[in-house]
Amino acid sequence: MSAVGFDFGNDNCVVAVARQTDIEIVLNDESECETPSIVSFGVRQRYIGTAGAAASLSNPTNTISQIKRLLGRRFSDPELQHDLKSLPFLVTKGPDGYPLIQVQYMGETTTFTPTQVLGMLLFNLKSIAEKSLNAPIADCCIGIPVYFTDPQRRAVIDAATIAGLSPLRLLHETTATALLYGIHKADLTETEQLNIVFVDIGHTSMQVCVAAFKKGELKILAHSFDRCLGGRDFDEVLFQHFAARFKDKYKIDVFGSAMACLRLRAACETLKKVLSANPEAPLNIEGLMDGKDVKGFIKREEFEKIIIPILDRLKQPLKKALDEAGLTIEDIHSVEFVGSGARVPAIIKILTDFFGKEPHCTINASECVAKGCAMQCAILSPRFMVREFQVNESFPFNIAMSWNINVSDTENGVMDDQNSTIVYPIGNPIPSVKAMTFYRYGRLTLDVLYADVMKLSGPAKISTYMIGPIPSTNGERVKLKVKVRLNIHGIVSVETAKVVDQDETGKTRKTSVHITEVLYGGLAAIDLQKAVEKEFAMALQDRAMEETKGRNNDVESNVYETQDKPAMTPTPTDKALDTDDIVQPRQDSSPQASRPTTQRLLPRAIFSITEDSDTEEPDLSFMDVPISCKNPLEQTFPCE
Ligand code: ATP
Ligand code: MG
Ligand code: K
Repeated sequence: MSAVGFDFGNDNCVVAVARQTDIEIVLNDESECETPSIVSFGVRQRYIGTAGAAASLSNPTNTISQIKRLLGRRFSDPELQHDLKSLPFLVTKGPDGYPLIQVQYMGETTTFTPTQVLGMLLFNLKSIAEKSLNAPIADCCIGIPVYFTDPQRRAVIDAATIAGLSPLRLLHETTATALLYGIHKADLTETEQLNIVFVDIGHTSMQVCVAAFKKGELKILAHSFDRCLGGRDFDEVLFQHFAARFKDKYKIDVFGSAMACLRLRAACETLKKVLSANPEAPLNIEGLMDGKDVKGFIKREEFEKIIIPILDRLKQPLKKALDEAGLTIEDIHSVEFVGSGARVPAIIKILTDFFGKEPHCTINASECVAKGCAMQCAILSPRFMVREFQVNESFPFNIAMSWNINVSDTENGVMDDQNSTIVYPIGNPIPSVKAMTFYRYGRLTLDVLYADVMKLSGPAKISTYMIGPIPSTNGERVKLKVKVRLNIHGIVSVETAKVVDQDETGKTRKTSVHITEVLYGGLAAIDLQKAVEKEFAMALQDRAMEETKGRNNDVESNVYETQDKPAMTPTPTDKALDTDDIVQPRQDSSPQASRPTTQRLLPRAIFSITEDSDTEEPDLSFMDVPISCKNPLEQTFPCE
């Protein structure tokens, strides 16, 4: 019995589990709370997490990092192309237009999709949790950035499937933080609304959310973000600074050597961290290039000068979040900052100046997303009982639907004309179900797309639904009801299409119409199945290698202690990663234990989420005949 939360960061991952009385962070094999988001491919096995990070300088071209940046994006995506420039591994364009990562693995050139690599990371995180729980994971929630698009969200779900997980919810990282904050806040009242701003600055991106708290509930008032503003931008400024310095001083051009670039970038990141706590910091790298040792030095003052352009960009998402929430600075009770990228003192100063008050760091900046996700998981899981607490989430995008208009009955009807409307506007609750009503014959082709392309870096179109043939006689228009769902993960899909009419006795009759879904991106079911099998085989291989190593270490002691035991031969079959391998929760036969599996969690702070998903909202009715046409049906309105 378990509820697990995963924070997969661009830089680091964190795992939290709900135990009987509280949420706890799970430490990895190295007893660290943060596990690097890195997979390194070797000659005999993969190295994931901390072991992978250790290989990033010795085996850079086969060591994959920054996977969150590549996930669910097209190869042509300008942001992806920009990111690729500073990554040491090879990424090519796959036949479907999505990136493929190419590595040497077990002596062969192999390609993986970013989704598969995330699957590997999640598989590793899952093992970390299972080791701590001593049981297989039942339920989990995974944190995602609020700016993740539909294909990115689907890619996370696919990666989870590859890892053998089926998340109850993909939860926005800032919402996870707000949830964790709210559940521990004892002084909330029913009458007074507290507006809190959460600012998360990670390695590559910044997210802001404004949440309103009352006793027993939180409502997200606004989300905003900058997908390309995070800790690494500070590293980059330092990198450019020292690259230029060293060109003058040592006559070396680091851009001429991938390894020199890697080493200088890593040193600059360390330098940045040192500057967070010290007024000045040195930079020394032995044999950086052409056998030359380099020495550098920077004062915090100078660092703060060269990062002014980045600091300025921080204000934009802050303003936007307030505007969208319809609040002014005076309405904000307090500001909380999280994410390790925010440890730069100059950032705290920007926040202080902007809000006119010092930001707090009440919650642990690196743990809060994982813990918030574990809390959400416990709330959603039937295995835990949690006190009434509503999480009212809000959707960050405008989602539109467009459809083909039936060729009009008139001679000069317009062919191929399109109609469209926004079905899920920014701020729409998640989850949400809407019904669209059409009056038509033939076939309906519905496109789901982002209405606000400016907010994206990828294409606007998400999916197409071909609905039909619509059963109608003599080209007569019939009433077609289409149910659209914005699910709990923030993924939009058309669920059902039904013709609504009356039978001979006058009773309402609903007839399902066939739907074909076309997704632009994502794995086909068969490829996903193959990926699941491949991950299984690779994990088996890793485990066999690890066990061989472990056995070699144990050999000495075994030789003396168990001379008479038969020798152990490592066969891959006895290492299958099925659940039988993992200790099951204890089966207690006492009457106490045979009660339904409901655990008490956090006796002081018990809460749950309200799901308004299945209460159909008022119909959106669409009349897709040109307005000039006569329309015999009532209760419809022409859609612009
Ligand atoms: P993301 O949220 O973008 O997916 P993440 O969650 O992995 O990434 P965090 O772990 O929150 O990111 O933050 C990582 C960033 O924080 C890195 O850029 C790292 O250099 C930076 N960082 C860590 N410690 C410090 C410090 N002491 N001072 C300044 N920056 C720091
Ligand atoms: Mg993060
Ligand atoms: K529950």
